[in-house]
Amino acid sequence: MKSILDNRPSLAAEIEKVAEVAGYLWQKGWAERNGGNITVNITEHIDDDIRALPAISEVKSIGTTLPQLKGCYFYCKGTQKRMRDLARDPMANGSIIRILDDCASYVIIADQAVMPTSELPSHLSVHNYLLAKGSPYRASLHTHPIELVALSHNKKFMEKDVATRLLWSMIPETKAFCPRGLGMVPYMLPGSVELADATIRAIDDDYDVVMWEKHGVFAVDTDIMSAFDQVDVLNKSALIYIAARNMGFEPDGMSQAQMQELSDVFGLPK
Ligand code: 2HA
Ligand code: ZN
Repeated sequence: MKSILDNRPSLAAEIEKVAEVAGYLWQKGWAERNGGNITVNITEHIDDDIRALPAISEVKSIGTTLPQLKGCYFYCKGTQKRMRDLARDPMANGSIIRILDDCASYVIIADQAVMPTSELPSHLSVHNYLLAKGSPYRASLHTHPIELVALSHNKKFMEKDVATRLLWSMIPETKAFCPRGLGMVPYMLPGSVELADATIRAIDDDYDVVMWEKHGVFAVDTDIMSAFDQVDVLNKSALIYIAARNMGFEPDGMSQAQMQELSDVFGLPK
């Protein structure tokens, strides 16, 4: 079947990364049923031929006006689609959309008229925020990492940077590869404007990964693989913490001096 990805290696590579990550999410047990979402701003891979492609859907309203997104293109996971299916066939379980000049509506342009995720307004609001800030981040990931979600069921870990400090101290890689830590957003209804706004505030407070209490994480980075990696290192630390607890003790964690040395040598924020 013909695809917009044919003879477009840079665009195809971005979508292949999405499919690879979707497979990891399923293998890790972080993506039951249609759980999780991925959106990627692919505008830099869009050529004039794509810009001339006709819409294959009606004009759809985003529900909000996002001025930075004029003329932008996104790959979006489809609503009700499964990550495990997306891993095999990203263009049948997601689609490419064009934001129209009113910055408040979009059309699907390829490959099939797969309706984007119901979380589209919140994901696009985050992309709008990132562009407004001049951020190089182009990918956003929402997933349900088991151990991190479990942690959020304890009020102690919902306090600012309590979980961050614990997770960083489990293994040096975590602070090195998730240097901004884990932001915390109290429980709000999935898909709500309030949750989207609180997520943007947390990202603005300088987190790349944000925990939605008792639900999942939302991560942003330059590409989808890097967003996944940040969640993966955090969840690995949660697993180490749990393994120690299961062996019957509270883990010591790296000392303040060891964390300080790591931050100095790797040039990490405090
Ligand atoms: O779209 O996980 O929270 C699936 C979800 C929404
Ligand atoms: Zn979710």
